[in-house]
Amino acid sequence: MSNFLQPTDIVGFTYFATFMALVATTVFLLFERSNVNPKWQTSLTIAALVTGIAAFHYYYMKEVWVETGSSPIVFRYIDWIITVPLQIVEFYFILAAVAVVSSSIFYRLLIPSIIMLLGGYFGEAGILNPTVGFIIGMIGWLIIIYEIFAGEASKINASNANESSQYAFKTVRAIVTFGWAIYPIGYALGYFTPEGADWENTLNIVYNVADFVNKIAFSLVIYQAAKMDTK
Ligand SMILES: *C/C=C(C)/C=C/C=C(C)/C=C/C1=C(C)CCCC1(C)C
Repeated sequence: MSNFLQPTDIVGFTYFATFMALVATTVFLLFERSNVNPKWQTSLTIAALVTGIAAFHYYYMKEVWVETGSSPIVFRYIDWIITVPLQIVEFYFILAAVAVVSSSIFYRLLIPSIIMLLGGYFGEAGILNPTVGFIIGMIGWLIIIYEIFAGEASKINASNANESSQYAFKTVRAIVTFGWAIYPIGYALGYFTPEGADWENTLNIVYNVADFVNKIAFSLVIYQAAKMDTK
């Protein structure tokens, strides 16, 4: 196996493309931070942290993939265990920018997100049976969805009148529901396929596309909401 990206390596291509897009988004957010309403600046900082931390992990993940042709499970989950809670913090800040919110909301979103990722990690690393890991992960994700659609976070959002915060909350909620759904689909396509399938390629392409959509689209939604609320 060569140490360079080969023209036929489609999975490797998605690693490099996502890496560069994450770098570009990070630079953009950091420069634009000073051009938005000050109450949105913390949100932009967190968005830049998400894409910046992910860019570092993609730098290592693409190396692992190109050098060994196998899934960089450890780097993948270290990235997620940092960036997913940061995205949850972002929900909190979107609400806090316009309303008084209790910190219990933060924990009610944080704890299930950690359960979700531990389930996935144990399943992928072979510590737990992949099906058991998947079920634990799904439970965590469904708790988050419940909280943002019917729990306190959603009630606070519904009761505040700021248009751009409403926009950001609803769009981020759609990302967590539909964008995040790509991950369990990737896991299922990877681990619940027949023997001999090209499952590792599928798994990595789907995860990379999911990160591209969820980290970059997520950040640009925050940016757009901040712009709506500026000037
Ligand atoms: C930036 C990284 C993000 C937004 C990662 C999100 C990851 C998930 C939503 C993973 C979800 C999973 C399940 C819902 C079931 C079990 C397997 C996982 C961990 C892939």
